[in-house]
Amino acid sequence: MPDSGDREDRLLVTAALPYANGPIHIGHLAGAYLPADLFCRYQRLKGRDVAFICGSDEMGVPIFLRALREDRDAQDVVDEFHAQIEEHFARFGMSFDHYGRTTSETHRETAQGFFRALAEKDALTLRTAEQLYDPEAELFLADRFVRGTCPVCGYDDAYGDQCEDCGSDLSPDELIAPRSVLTDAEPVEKEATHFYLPLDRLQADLEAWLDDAASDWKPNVRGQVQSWLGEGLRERAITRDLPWGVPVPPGVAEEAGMDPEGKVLYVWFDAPVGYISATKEWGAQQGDPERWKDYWQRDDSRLIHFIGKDNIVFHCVMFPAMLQARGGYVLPENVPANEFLTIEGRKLSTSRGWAVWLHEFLDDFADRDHPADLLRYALASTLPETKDADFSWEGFQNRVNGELADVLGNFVHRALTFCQDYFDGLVPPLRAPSEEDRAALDALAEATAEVGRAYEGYRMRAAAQETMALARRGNKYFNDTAPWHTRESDPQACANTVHVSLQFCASLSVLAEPVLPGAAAKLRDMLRLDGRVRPSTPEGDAGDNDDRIGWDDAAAPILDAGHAIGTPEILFAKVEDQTIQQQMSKLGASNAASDAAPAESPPAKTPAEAGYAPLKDEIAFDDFMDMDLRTGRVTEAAPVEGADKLIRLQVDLGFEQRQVLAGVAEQYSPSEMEGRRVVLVANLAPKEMFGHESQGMVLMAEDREGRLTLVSGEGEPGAVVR
Ligand code: B3M
Ligand code: ZN
Repeated sequence: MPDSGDREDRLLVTAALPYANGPIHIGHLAGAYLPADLFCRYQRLKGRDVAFICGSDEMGVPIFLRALREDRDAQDVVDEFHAQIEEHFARFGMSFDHYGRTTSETHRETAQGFFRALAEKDALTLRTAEQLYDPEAELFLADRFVRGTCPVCGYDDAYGDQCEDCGSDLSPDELIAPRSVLTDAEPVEKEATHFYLPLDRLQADLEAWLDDAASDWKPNVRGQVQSWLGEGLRERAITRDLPWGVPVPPGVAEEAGMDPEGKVLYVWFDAPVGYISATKEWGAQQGDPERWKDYWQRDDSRLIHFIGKDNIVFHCVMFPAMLQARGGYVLPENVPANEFLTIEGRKLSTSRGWAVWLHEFLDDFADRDHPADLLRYALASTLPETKDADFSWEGFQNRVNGELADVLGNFVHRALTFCQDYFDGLVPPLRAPSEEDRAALDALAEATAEVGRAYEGYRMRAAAQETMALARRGNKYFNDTAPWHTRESDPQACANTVHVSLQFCASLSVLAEPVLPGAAAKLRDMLRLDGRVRPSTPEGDAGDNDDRIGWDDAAAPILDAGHAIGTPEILFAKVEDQTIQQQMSKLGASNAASDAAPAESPPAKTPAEAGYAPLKDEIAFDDFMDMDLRTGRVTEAAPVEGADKLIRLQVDLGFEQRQVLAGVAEQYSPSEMEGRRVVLVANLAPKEMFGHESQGMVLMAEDREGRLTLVSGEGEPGAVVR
């Protein structure tokens, strides 16, 4: 392994650590993992020094909850899914340099060391505050132990630390109508002492860095970060009372006068430090325990975090603040977060089995050559890069049949077959090239540059589509120059066509490598180029003095006249309608790895088994009567700066006007809201949001697809709803 110390363009690329409490589905792949792999493979082909780091996130409440539910040790749960995830990623072609895990000894030492260093620098504060506590489970309710209504967007299943719907970072005590996930009991307040990360004190340094660093980040990422900064950062508790997690480092709690019993690091404190510990493990495996510093502690390193949009706050605010407070660490150059993937137009839901599991896909398509390539290309072509995107099985079939098989596969097959049939399998010489021949060769340079720019700019969809466009250009050139005619009428023209077409195939075997590593390798094998091209995986990285064919070489002809090619084969078999039907029938049925009912679901008896939200516990009539529901009429509606899900409503209650921020912007436009009759929770404590006071909540109905519709409040404004 070459020494990274003297290589320029050192890239440290991370992909969000998946929770080890279930297998990978295509939403994960489209959100963070596939874009990261495409980027790293491209960078390696460019000859750059890449450390591609990931690993299993094995701490935190979700894992503890699953262990509790299944009456297992949490370690047993993470051991099972860490192994599964690692295997499934490998089968999908994820080219990590290292895939670690946060129950490793190195991680515990690294996370505790990071925490201790902050404590010793007085960068943390200690605070005793009221926390939500489940009196039945006798557990404090942090993070995902508690759910409730998001005070920002009204989503009624928000977690205690974050709302998955609008991405807001929350504290359990901010939830409206919080409920314990453990027992559904109503939480009580109980004092607890914890360490806090004073983000309010760190905001100025963070903003100074972001002002410059985030200037070329995706608008959806920059917008979210700016709205949080605009609201003013608040200190965040970074320890928890939990039976599962990285223990607070010995001595630190005692020195601060805190009882260390049962105290662990908040999962979102230790998980990002998992990137550092995994890099340490990787360096040590290379025989250089200090190597990790070349990537984390040199300011000429380029750190890029690939994540889904629900992780923006932790990667753009919390972790950078930790790194700045610690000092001496590189900060992210970019955080190209993707939005969410829907499936057949519906929200992906593991609990409802509305998901496509990676391992199931690979098993179902195992009878084909390089099955992962089919999914890599279909997903790469429809990534949710700037807004949510939809995966459909029909769309998948069209990408495979209409593009991989009919464009790329067909072009390669015709070019190589012509060479075998009429030129003895030897690349014919190019002589007196026509205008058309020269223009086609110029297209190689244009495409290499264009696809490269797309990868550098995190535009993976464009990179995949521009790669396919080159194959389409090759097909057009082949058709326009009609070698089947010129073979008789102008043999040199025919030779030129075959020569140029084979150069297209050689360049495509490089440019297609990031998206289609399996097919690209097969193409290079058919061209007898195997071993001649620089690898896009960590294996065989020969450092700077690698004279093998790399990315830039695809801009010009790679094959010499007289080069002997191999036997052409079909690169992609088509996907039949029946296969698509089978996949469609699996949607909603398979709970392959979800937390929900066993594989053979009995006929739906409860709302949850039929995909509806589970009924809440019975309440007394008086509990309901504590709520004051009124009909109201919307007199004015306006968008909310920095909150794309909210609309600011003025609601006439007959006896007074109320201002309410409602999470309806994805369903209704402000003008559609004006004049509407609504039902308002009129005695809800007011809440400051995005610079406005919200004086109540508008009732919405959410169906099984997650679609929201307003509950209509006919009758005189101010009437009491019973
Ligand atoms: N484990 C995955 C998620 O929130 C979370 C990422 C950690 S990256 C340090 O979906
Ligand atoms: Zn929300």
